[in-house]
Amino acid sequence: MRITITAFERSPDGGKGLARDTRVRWALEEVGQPYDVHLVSMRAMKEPAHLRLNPFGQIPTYEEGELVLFETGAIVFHIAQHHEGLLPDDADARARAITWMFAALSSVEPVILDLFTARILERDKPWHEARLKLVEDRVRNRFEQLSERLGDADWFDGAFSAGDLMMVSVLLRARASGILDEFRNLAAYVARGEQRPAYQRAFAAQYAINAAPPPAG
Ligand code: GTB
Repeated sequence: MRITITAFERSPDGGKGLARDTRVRWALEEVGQPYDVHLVSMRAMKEPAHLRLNPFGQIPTYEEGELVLFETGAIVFHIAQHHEGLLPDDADARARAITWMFAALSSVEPVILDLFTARILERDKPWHEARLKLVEDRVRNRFEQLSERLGDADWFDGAFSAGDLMMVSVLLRARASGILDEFRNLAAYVARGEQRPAYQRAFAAQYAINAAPPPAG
């Protein structure tokens, strides 16, 4: 069954891998599944046709025959469960890899999203500096914990897995703040993920869309 995902017609970052379709593309590339991309405008995302795919009016979505999924955690998990290459066969190792996916999404991504909000969206608020310091401290605390656990390993639990795919995808969003680079092993971990051929293909495909001239009209 052919897979179709949705992505930004024009990504705010110019297609440099920050929008969340990157992690879905990356997962599909890792397992060697071809896919189509349906590009949607900001306006189209809020219209009924797209809201039927994602009630929150966001990208990415995933369609495979009758199956419609939203939320990148669920999408990457689905891909990893149904294709070889992103989850170990051993049941315990598989459970641990899934744990790292959840860790990325529920214990790491929220503080990084807060950091983006505090750095960019709340810049004009009178309490900006005090809040930013608080949020940065929370990010540093999480990064210290992750850095300690990763040590000098390549990946969080043995071989590269969907857990690493999600963790790298989440962490790279913190690079612009400079905080990621304070943790040499985490910065190297993210770079290792980005160097994977599957990531490179995913990145190039997203970038190509955004480098093209805007659609007429
Ligand atoms: N929890 C959901 C998931 O994991 O799938 C979150 C999905 C989500 O946030 N989608 C964003 C979206 O559709 C795109 S990825 N936003 C439009 C809207 O809500 O109206 C977030 C994103 C967008 C752009 C950049 N960038 O360019 O820097 C980075 C991240």
